[in-house]
Amino acid sequence: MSHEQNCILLGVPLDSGKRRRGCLMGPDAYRTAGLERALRDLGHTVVDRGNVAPAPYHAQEHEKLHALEETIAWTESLAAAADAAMDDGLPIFMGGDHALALGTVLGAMRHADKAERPLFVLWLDAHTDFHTPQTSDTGNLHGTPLGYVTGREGFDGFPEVGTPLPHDNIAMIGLRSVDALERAALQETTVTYVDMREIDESGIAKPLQRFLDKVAAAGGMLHVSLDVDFLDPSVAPAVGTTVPGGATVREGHLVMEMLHDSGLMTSLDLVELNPFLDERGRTAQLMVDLTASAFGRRVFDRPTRAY
Ligand code: 5AB
Ligand code: MN
Ligand code: MN
Ligand code: MN
Repeated sequence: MSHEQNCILLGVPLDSGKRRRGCLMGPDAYRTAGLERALRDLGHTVVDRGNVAPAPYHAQEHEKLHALEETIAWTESLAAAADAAMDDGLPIFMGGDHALALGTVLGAMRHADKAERPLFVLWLDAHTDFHTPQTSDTGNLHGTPLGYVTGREGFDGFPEVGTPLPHDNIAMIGLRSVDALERAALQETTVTYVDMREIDESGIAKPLQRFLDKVAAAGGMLHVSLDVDFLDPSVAPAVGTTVPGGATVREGHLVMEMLHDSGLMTSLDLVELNPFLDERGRTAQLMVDLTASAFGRRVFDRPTRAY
């Protein structure tokens, strides 16, 4: 059941969500690794709309928060870009660090609101990214997008979120590094969170399928945010925030294959790739291959035969 998509590639050279530089090279690494070609080979139409830029801003120094004004400026431009791109097809945001999701999820929320459909978010990450600017120890805003879109307090200067994303509409999968204040806040919510232990014990397919069934039953749109550090650093080294014990290559593909089969995904972030830390492009290539799985690449159409 392959359905043709109108894929819209948007480069997001956003590097403001943390102090270690390099994610700004992400969009060109995806282009070099052949993302456009891979999607076209699967029968989709693809346009690369080039790179998004931040709105104009005045940088100031803050004691704790890193690059606040720049991140706010990106949030504004990306929310508009995401909302608009979703009118024309399925946007794929080639990041850029995870602070880009402050904008892309906000834009997807605006779009879904106008379409009068609920928005769901699948967060594939070692981290929960549920901080507010106040609870963050590091002051790195790439750890805050889910705090922002769920309407947590303290995002002064950021665009108004409006109706917050309901906790019930979020699933985080792959978790293995959660700060104390994030954990405390998250445990007060109905967010679905699946840590690596649960994946080890029960497999990744069950919790994912449960969530996808919920999205389908609600007639929802689905934004997927794939952080490179969801994957184990031994297979995906090009990331600043490596945490051992992550998803395997096959777990990654299975998630993406199931997403394709569900037909539910309506927008996709590829985030945190730092090509400066890569080994001969292998992480960029793996991310392209995972994306291809989400758009219908498979070994055989199943079932292939009766046993
Ligand atoms: B990522 C940490 N929780 O707040 C923080 O890579 C890490 O987008 C955030 O998931 C990691 O700085 C952000 C320690
Ligand atoms: Mn729209
Ligand atoms: Mn993240
Ligand atoms: Mn992460």
